[in-house]
Formats: sequence, structure tokens, C-alpha cells
Amino acid sequence: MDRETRTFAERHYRDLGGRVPGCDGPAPRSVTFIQEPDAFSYADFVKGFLLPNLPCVFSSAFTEGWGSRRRWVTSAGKPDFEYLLQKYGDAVVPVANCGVREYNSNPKEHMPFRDYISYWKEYIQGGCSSPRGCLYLKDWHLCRDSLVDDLEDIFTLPVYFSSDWLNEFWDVLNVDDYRFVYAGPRGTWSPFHADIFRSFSWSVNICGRKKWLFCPPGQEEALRDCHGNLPYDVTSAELLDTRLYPRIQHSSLPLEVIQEAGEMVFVPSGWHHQVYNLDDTISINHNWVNGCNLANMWHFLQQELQAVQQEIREWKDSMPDWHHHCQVIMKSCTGINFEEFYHFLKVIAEKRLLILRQGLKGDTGDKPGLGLNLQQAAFDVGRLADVLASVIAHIDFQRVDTSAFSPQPEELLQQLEDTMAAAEAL
Ligand SMILES: O=C(O)CCC(=O)C(=O)O
Ligand SMILES: [Fe+2]
Repeated sequence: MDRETRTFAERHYRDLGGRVPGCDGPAPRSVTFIQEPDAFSYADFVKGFLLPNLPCVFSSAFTEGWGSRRRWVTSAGKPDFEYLLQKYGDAVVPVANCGVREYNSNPKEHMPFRDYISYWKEYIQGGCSSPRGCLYLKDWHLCRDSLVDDLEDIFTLPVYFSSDWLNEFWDVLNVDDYRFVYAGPRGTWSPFHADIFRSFSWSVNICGRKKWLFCPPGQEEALRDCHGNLPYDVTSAELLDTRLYPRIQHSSLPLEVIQEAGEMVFVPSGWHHQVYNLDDTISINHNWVNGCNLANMWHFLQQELQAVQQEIREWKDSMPDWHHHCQVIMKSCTGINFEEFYHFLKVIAEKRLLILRQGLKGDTGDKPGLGLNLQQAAFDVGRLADVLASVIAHIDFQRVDTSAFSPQPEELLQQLEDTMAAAEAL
């Protein structure tokens, strides 16, 4: 990030005045296609898409050099089953059954990758049908499963997506990540959803094509049924029934994008989407959070806690540790609670503070592994300070036992604010 982009981004958040970034102004009627890597800088992405929270599609030129595009794909543009089998056949992969609905997703089972490939071949031979149903390999943590000797052989993280605190945090803990492989035949699909923690995502087709249906943040409200639930399938004829979907007349049609092989889709924060594989398709995608959608994540976590509190409100007076239980339930339903969110902020904040303190001392030598410049770190510190101040002021965070936290939240906020003030000069 350069100084000018940092100033631009800081002004953007000042002008928002604490409102959660959405997609201000009228919803776009089409999704921008970016053709030329050389003519599109990180600053262009920040100003044009990340800050305004708008989707875009990058041409296949952006992923031209990726090893997976060469090695995983046959010359006919199909998945190279033999190569994939030999390389990853023993991996145990999660597989969803697209034909079975469980609430708003599909039940998952685990199977060896070689069995999934056998199924896939049968499905193709059966003319895109199988007695085993329509199975979709989803959310496979290929990198975490340590089957990968050299990640660079598979993909190169595009600079646009390099500020990725979610994976940075998990890499520190060394237990999880949000880097996935999806693979499935024509007809496999992902039901209508917004991404975990209101993260951004990016998704590249290694081979095959996808159809995406996008709905800008807030517009999903008109798609709720009479019980307040969001649809599983936005294309379902059921949605035409105005008794079932009373606000459907206020909804607009979703934005449609066809993503070709090699192309890269940026999914902004809080945009609901539904995705179809139009051919035999393999994709790599990441979920990511950074200073630009941190407030969206925090807003989402507050809503999640509220939903838990609502669910178990009848025990509020009779259960001594009711607030603590809400946090425990939140952790199991959402995957994170307020205490862990503080830990996440702390890990990222301390890394940024270290970089900035070194930078302010004039010690700007290479920091191995950090890969961050001072302007990016200064921007990050500003966003962290804003969100941490809101966390500290939250009544339910004040109920969390923070006595063992080190540093104490107020102390960390003070450090962020002091460093921010000093970083003005950078
Ligand atoms: O490709 C898919 O089926 C779903 C991808 C998705 O939802 C995402 O990248 O956020
Ligand atoms: Fe998604």
C-alpha cells in the first residue's frame, strides 16, 4: 500500500463515521471485468473494489503462471484425474450431497479422494447422473492437510488478496486455515449464503466454469420468507409465492456472472451468493478478513451473540452463568466468541505494532515473513483501534472475564492509539 492509498482509505472510514461498510449507493447492474494485470495495481483494487465492497472478475491472465493450471488440467481443459489421483489419491476429503437439503446447506461425508474421483468418472459416464446422487467436494483444506510440498507449485497468492488476517492468524496458531479446494462435475452447486464471519472470498477456476448469482448486502432482506428465513435456492419457483415470500416484490434480480477457466472472482463482504458448476470444475478459494471488512466481522459477531441470547432468553434469570453460556454456545455455532475475537485482534495488532515501531525507529530493513509495508501496517493499526474501541465498549465484552488477558484490552488500545499518532508522520 502506498501513502496516497492509505490516506484515501483512512478518509473513507472517517467519512463512514462508524457505519458498517456495505455497498453504498445503488447496487451495480453488472460486475466489472479486469483484463490486464499490468494495468491494474493494488491501489486500483483497494479504491475500486475493496473499499466500496464491490465484486469484480479478473481475467485468466492474472493466474497464467499457476502450477495447478498446468498440472491439474489436461490439454482438453478437463481435470487430469490420473495426475490428481497419483498426487492426492490418499487424502480424505469432505463431500457434500447437493441433492439433500439440511436447513440451508447440504449434509457432508468424508471419503478418500480416490473414491471421489471414481464417483466423478461414473457420473460423467452416466451422462451427468449417478445413483449416488450429486456429490460435490467442498472446503478441502489442501494446504493444511500438508500434502503439499510446495504451495508455489499450485498457486501464487495475488497481491490484491495479500492482506489476509484470517490466514495470518491461523498460521500463527498452526491449526487451521481458510484456504480451500472445490471440485465437482457439472450440476454441482452451492446454495445461497454469505461467507463465514462476513469475510471476503476470492475464487479461481483451475478448470471448468461457474455461474455466480450475487445479491448486494441488505438486499437479501427482501428474500426472507414469512418466518424470516433466507432461501436455500434463490432460483426456486417457491419465491414467486407472495404468501410465503411477502417481500419478494421489493427484491431485484441477482447479478449474474459467468466465470471462465482461469478467471478469478472477488466476492465482497456480506454479499450473498449462489454458485453453479457449469462443467467439470476445480477451483481454489480463500476466505479472508482484513482492515477493510474487520468492522463487518465485528458487526456480524454482535448479531450472532444477539441471536443466541434471543434463543435462550427464557433461562436468563434462572441460570447463574447465563452470559458465559451464551458465549460458549456462540463459540460452537459461529466458530468464534468475543474472547477469541479479542485474541485475533491482539495477534494481528502486536505484529503490526512491531513493524511500525521498527519503522518509526528508522529500521526499515526486510522483516522476513511479514511481507508488509509500513503504510499497510499503519492503515491496519487504525482499523484495529476503531474496532477494538467498539469491542471494549460492548456490554457483553465487559461481562467476559478478561483478567488473564495480556495485554489488557485497554492497554492494547492505548498502544494502538499511540502508535497511530506516531505513524501520522510516516
Ligand atoms: O464455488 C462454489 O461452489 C462456492 C464458492 C463460494 O461460495 C465462495 O468462494 O465464496
Ligand atoms: Fe461463498
